[in-house]
Amino acid sequence: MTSYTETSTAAASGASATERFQADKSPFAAVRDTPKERVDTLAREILDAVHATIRKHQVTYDEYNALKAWLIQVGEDGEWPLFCDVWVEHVVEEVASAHRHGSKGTIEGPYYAPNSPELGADAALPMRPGEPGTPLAWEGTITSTDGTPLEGAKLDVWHCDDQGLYSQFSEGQPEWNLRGTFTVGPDGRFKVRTIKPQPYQIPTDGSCGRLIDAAGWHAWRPAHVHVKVSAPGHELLTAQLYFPGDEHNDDDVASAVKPELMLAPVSQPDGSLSVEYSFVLDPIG
Ligand code: MBD
Ligand code: FE
Repeated sequence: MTSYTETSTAAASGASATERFQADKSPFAAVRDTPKERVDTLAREILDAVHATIRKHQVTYDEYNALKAWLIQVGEDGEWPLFCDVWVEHVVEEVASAHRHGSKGTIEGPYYAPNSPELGADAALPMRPGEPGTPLAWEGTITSTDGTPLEGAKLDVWHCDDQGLYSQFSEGQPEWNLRGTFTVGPDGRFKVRTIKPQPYQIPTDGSCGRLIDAAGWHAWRPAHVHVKVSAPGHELLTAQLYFPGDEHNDDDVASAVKPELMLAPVSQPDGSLSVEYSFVLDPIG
């Protein structure tokens, strides 16, 4: 029998997120030429901040040993991708995108899978027969900051299902369920047919869940649709779109909600949702 708790374990999602991240060897190559002075500054200032916290709060050996054990366990659970993307990535994204004039972005998170099925400009995402959830029809355009439609631009979409589970990072869904890549024509337009995802809860049985529990936090992200939007000569845009009224829009555990990323879906007579949301990409340079 398959249940929500059995398919959303820390082990299932953590192992695949870690494997996938390690399979990509470019993270180290990209910083090969970082000067020693910069590594020294960053490492020292982070350690200084840790030391200052220990002094300020008179951290004990029991607390220090619990921290060591917890850090080891995060790795064993495969939850470093989750930890980093939930509690750190949003500030990296803020710094990286501050110069942009086009659409707002936000964090990628740990559950992206590259090379999703190519679907053309107007299609339904891959779905199981009778995929549960409210049908969502989303149309928009991809343009440059000067308003020109970007023929050939790609919109890579991924989101969780009606149970808050991502294909490839939990059991029970076909490989590319609710993942696909759209390519726009000369008019820059796309149309995505899918279902509205549900809010996502960080696995409660792993180390990140244990921290959340011990600190009295909550484990929820509001419902969201992930995108990567790309076009030749333009900066890659990574974003997530949110739904008005979600109870976690104001207290996302991953701090990744921005007002510019809020959809304005309209309920149709048949109960489905339709929405218009477009992207503006920044030219490189
Ligand atoms: C998610 O689905 C997500 O988008 C992020 C940022 C972190 C954990 C799970
Ligand atoms: Fe997500």
